[in-house]
Amino acid sequence: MKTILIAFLTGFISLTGYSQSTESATFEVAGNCGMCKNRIEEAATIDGVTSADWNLEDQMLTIVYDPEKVDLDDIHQRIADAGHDTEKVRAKDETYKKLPACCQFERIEESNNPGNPEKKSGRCKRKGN
Ligand SMILES: [Cu+2]
Repeated sequence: MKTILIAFLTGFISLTGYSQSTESATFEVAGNCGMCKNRIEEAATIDGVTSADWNLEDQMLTIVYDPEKVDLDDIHQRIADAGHDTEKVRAKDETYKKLPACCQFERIEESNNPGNPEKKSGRCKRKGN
């Protein structure tokens, strides 16, 4: 009886493990402060994403996700729609301009638009939460 129970439990645990296969990915997202962090992580947290963590110091977002459910391109697009440039998708200028002034990070280089007059170098005074 005990053996059957153990066999059952072992089978159950391995099944659970299979259905929750996850991968992690890290990519660059531009931002300035704790408000940006919340905005970026919220945009990245869609169904199938188990964790999203953006690091202010190195501007890198790390996500843990289910590759069956999540297309990384969607996440890049959602972050760009929230106003932040990723290494793959650039936010629209009008979306970027709607960000609070302290969140207007330095844009990720766009090769065909030299000397962008909107470029700002101000940094947020408020850091983290
Ligand atoms: Cu900000």
